Amino acid sequence: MYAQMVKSTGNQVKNLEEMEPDERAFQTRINADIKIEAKDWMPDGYRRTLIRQISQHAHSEIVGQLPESNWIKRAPTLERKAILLAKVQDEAGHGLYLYCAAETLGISRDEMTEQLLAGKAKYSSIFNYPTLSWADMGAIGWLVDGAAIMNQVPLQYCSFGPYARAMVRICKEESFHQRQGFDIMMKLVGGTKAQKDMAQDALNRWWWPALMMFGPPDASSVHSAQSFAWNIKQNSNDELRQKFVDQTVPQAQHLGLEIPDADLVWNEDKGSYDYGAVDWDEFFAVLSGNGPCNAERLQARQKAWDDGAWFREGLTANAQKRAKL
Ligand code: FAQ
Repeated sequence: MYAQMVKSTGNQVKNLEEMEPDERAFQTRINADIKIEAKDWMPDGYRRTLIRQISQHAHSEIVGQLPESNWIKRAPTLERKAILLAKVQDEAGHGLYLYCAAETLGISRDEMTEQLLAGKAKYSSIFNYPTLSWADMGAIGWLVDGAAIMNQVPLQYCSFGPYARAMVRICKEESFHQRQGFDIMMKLVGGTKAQKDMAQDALNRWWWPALMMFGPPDASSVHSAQSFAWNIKQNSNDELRQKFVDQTVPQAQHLGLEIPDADLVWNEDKGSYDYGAVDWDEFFAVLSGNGPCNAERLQARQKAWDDGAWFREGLTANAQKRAKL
């Protein structure tokens, strides 16, 4: 898969003989599956790639709270409210572990937030879609957390120690999130016709954006080849997308819901599903800021940043005062 990736993107990765001694020693450690720790020597590109990916991941966890927090006050029962509240708080925790992992690479949380607000850092495309009904809480848990787990389980085994370790707990919690989402869907499909229709409508709206979460098709994934070589990524975007489709279709069948894809068909020879064309124009439009909720999400982050200024200043002043003592 790695050779295929290098070929398709044209992004060449150096082999050991072409490397300087430091870089060769570093790559040899990676090839031997030895973890890289924050104080170890690392190529600038490795550091930059990790800061980019981990900070984007952290921003996704934080921005990802917004579509769901929209429903906390409107949850149908006290129990559902408590579960959703716990889930949204978990996402804040994930953001925190990830910002801390990125900070070990020499960037501050303030800098990462400033990059997000200036449009220099991304967050996952999925969080630019609106949550229109309670069924969306089910669809997000089932599909979005389901896709997140599929992508994040391999990250527990990535080469950078602080990132890999942060992912262990995150994956455990994402698993609870996925189950609670599926449970909401189960309840809805077992309810009235209107409730089942709500569940189907949520699946219709979240299916394709969930497939986009895995990133662009392999042929246009600019970072994959190098990230494979550095053992930051272990599976390609298309590989994980396929695994997600294969895992989720039987779940939809169990729910009695229809995946909104007329081209979805089991391929006996491949032992997996063929699925229809993803609308990559929509994906790239969302990435460039033109999704349904991009402006709203960034405004919310900007407001939280501005509202927290007095607190950050207080903390810094306190730290400066203590340093002088
Ligand atoms: N959205 O060359 P590649 C969650 C960008 S957490 C936005 O393939 P790479 C939990 C990519 O950054 C969800 N941008 O890139 C939750 C790059 O642009 P750049 C987040 C995307 O890094 C659930 C360009 O496209 N998870 O859901 C997306 O090798 C419920 C080219 O792409 C992570 O961040 C996208 N979907 O592979 C929370 C996991 N896809 O940076 C609340 C860690 C690609 O050059 C509620 N990240 N791009 O400007 C990864 O595994 C990887 O970064 C990929 C992308 C697979 C996302």
